[in-house]
Amino acid sequence: DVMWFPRHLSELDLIANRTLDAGADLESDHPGFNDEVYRARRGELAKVAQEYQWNEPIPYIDYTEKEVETWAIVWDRMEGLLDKHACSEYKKSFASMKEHCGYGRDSIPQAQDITDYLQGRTGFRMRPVAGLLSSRDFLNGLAFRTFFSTQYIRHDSMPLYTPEPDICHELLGHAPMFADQDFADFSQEIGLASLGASDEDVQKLAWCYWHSVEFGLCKEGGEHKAYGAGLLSSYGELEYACADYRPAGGTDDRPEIKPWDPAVASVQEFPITTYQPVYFLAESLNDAKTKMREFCENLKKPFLSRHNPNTNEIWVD
Ligand code: H2B
Ligand code: FE
Repeated sequence: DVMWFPRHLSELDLIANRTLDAGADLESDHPGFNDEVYRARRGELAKVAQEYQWNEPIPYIDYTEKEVETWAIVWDRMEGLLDKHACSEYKKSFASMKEHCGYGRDSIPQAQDITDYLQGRTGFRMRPVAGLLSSRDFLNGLAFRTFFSTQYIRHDSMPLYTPEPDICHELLGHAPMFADQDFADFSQEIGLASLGASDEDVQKLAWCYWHSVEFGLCKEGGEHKAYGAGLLSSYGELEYACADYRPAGGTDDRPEIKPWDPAVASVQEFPITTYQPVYFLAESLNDAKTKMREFCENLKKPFLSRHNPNTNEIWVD
């Protein structure tokens, strides 16, 4: 007997609202906790996500001047650093997205425009979500080449900090990577493996996701470049992870770099509030994908799931 999982894109509507928090009720240590205007805005954007249905265009958000200012502060900090430390696939997409889908210092791109862009390249899409989902629900979306994406921005009192995903993280960190075919396939591979998987395997996949999609490094020439969104959207950690190369077993406060191996990454613990002590380095995005596929094929699941991009259905053997 197989547990329920989404078999058609429309069924992501059933899991999108199973957020672990309401998306708008902030913890007492959140930078926006005492800001009524910010909280009301979060409520408004949460509602947009909750009401969204799979076959509609994603509503445009009319970002306020203050929100665009926060975006610009992050943009100014990241732009030069990305040039130095982002992988070439990221830089290529990012340049193209500035031209084609509204990326700019003074313009926050819209999820629907990004989706239109990605659809023409890798078939990926963004899908609004109000807050954090469980690992299983979140990864299940990737099986449909769908990325659950928040639409709010961090609080303006701390423009370089956010305790949760926000548009700076989703749109600067994640979205450009989904325009790369190998990376898109890599992400979907994790998603397909998560459908109907045991809780134990879902955790392994979530940890692989963390050490790759969020914090992955890849080789380029003799250098280490970032492809993980947690790095690509964090000024401090991008430098920390990429600035100077140290061999494995690194000393002092330098992170350790391990070769990308999903079997190792799937059991490698990690902190969520500090810089990572360990990063995984792939030979290339293609290498990351190939190794991930091998790992997924070896998970014990009584069936194999595939995605039909024409009908947006999953079929199972
Ligand atoms: N939910 C949302 N909304 N965004 C994420 O980036 C996210 C999530 N990441 N749930 C997931 C968990 C990730 O940490 C892994 C798969 O557990
Ligand atoms: Fe993320």
